[in-house]
Amino acid sequence: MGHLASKQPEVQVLLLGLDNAGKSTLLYKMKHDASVSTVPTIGFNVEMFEARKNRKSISVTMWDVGGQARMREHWQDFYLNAAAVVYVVDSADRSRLEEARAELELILGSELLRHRPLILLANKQDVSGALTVTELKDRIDLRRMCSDRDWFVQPCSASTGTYLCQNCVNKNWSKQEYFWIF
Ligand code: G3D
Repeated sequence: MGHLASKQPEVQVLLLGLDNAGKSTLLYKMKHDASVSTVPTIGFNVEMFEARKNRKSISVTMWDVGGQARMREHWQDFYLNAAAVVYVVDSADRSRLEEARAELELILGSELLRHRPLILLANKQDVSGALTVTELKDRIDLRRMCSDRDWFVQPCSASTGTYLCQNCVNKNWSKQEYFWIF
């Protein structure tokens, strides 16, 4: 009983977004602090790592499901156990913003994800001309879309690691406080 009570909390997080948004780059940066060459994800990548939230360790399982159009119909297969959705947007690709918005609206419309928190990662902030958080919030109309759930937008760069954790100077990624996890 004591053993069960002290078990580290576990959480499953779903990483979604259009192809090329930076999901796999983010996953491997967090898992290995590595900038890897990614290939389009056919199927899914899954990684487990330890993170910290309010000074407590939690075990995070992060599912990165392929974002190409033919993969999106399978996103819903991953909804049931997701504690939160992390939706990655390529802030530098204005031409696909409407597509990203429409897919997010479909995701949030699912009953299986009702009331689940949304973290929108405004990725590729290192690219000059990237949309700011304020611009993204307005263009995606997040306030309306998320009226029945907790949400926030976190700017970041998955390739440099900027803003992914609270203390990015000491890059012990597995022990970081991921304040945006939920
Ligand atoms: P996906 O898993 O969402 O499909 P990937 O996206 O992780 O495969 O990334 C797609 C491309 O975007 C990759 O470039 C990757 O290096 C790049 N990328 C990811 N995150 C960032 C970021 O924060 N800033 C910049 N500048 N680029 C990023 P390639 O050239 O390999 O296709």
